[in-house]
Amino acid sequence: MKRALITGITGQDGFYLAEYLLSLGYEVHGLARQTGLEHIRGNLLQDVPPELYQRCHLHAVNLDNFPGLYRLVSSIPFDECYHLAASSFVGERLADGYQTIQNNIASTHYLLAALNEFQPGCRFYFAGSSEMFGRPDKAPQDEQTPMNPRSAYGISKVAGYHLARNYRESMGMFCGVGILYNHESPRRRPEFVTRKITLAAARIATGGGGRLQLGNVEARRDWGHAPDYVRAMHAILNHDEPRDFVVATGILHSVADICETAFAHAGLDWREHVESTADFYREEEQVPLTGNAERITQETGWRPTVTFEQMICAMVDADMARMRTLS
Ligand code: NDP
Ligand code: GDR
Repeated sequence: MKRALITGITGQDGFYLAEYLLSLGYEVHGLARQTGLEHIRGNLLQDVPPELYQRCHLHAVNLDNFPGLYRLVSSIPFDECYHLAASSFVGERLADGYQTIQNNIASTHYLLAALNEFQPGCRFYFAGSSEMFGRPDKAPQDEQTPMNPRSAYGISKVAGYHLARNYRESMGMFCGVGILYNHESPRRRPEFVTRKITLAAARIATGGGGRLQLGNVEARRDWGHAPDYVRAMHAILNHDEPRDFVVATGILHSVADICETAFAHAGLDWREHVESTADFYREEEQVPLTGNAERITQETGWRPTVTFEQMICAMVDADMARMRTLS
């Protein structure tokens, strides 16, 4: 039986990855902060069935608790480590990004150093992001596209990527990097735009009222489905050689498309309920972030299975069911 460590197991991807690895027969260990564990134990983690976590071995370690990371890695041998924990919100001002940079870079470096010392044979997955391309000069982007991050988050992910690449090339560790584009699900945190929209559509359709304030509704992204993308993470670590892979659908949609799909599915006209405000605007993007996933498809057979429309409608259905339970 293979043993895997997932950092960030209380997040969206951590949940789906744990579920997927358990279905493959793995022994799954998860790293979470104490508050996350309390939420699991008290059944307070929004929308997550506690049974999933009862099947995992959970360890309370904050990313900045280096002795705690060290103790964990020196005491349990892992076959695979999926490093998903991170401050993951992009839309903060660069000047406010200290915590993001500190959290994301130091934890990645520390985890790699500890693994290299105690179990250099453990395969390491780094959760890279399309935000590493930031403001690219071409679309779609692929593994050769130059990195040009434009946020504290993007900068932290480029640094993590270079750390992983260095441990691969200089120390011979198996470090695989997934450069993942946006991926969503009913477990997406509410500050991200898809979930913000599906929650609002469900709330208004079930009589909760209110208006939805968004930033630029013309902003476009390459949105995929989280359960599809955790399969890609596993494929990357189980490939013959450690490599970097773009994971994307290659299809662009706008924020307005999400509104149209979500509100129509809830029986509403989005134009009557949504307004744009400068508070949520970000820097204008000339070239859209959309990925060419040819390498991972050719080398591992991975491809997305759920469409944008199916995913958004499923998110609205899940939020409607929640609203009805609450009312
Ligand atoms: P989430 O924000 O849903 O989850 C982040 C996880 O990291 C949570 O479990 C969170 O714990 C944990 N975490 C954050 N800070 C700390 C800390 N100081 N100590 C311990 N744990 C911490 O992210 P996703 O699941 O969506 O994403 C997973 C990874 O993939 C992230 O690295 C993200 O940057 C990256 N990524 C995500 C994409 C997406 O579209 N979802 C696309 C590309 C990359 P807690 O519950 O306590 O907050
Ligand atoms: P992103 O996701 O920044 O791409 O990061 P987010 O959902 O926050 O934004 C997507 C796009 O929507 C536009 N937008 C708004 N975004 C938010 N959050 N709120 C709004 O009101 C709003 N209005 C318009 C944004 O400008 C942007 O263009 C996610 C995270 O999961 C990262 O961790 C990950 O690395 C990247 O995806 C790939």
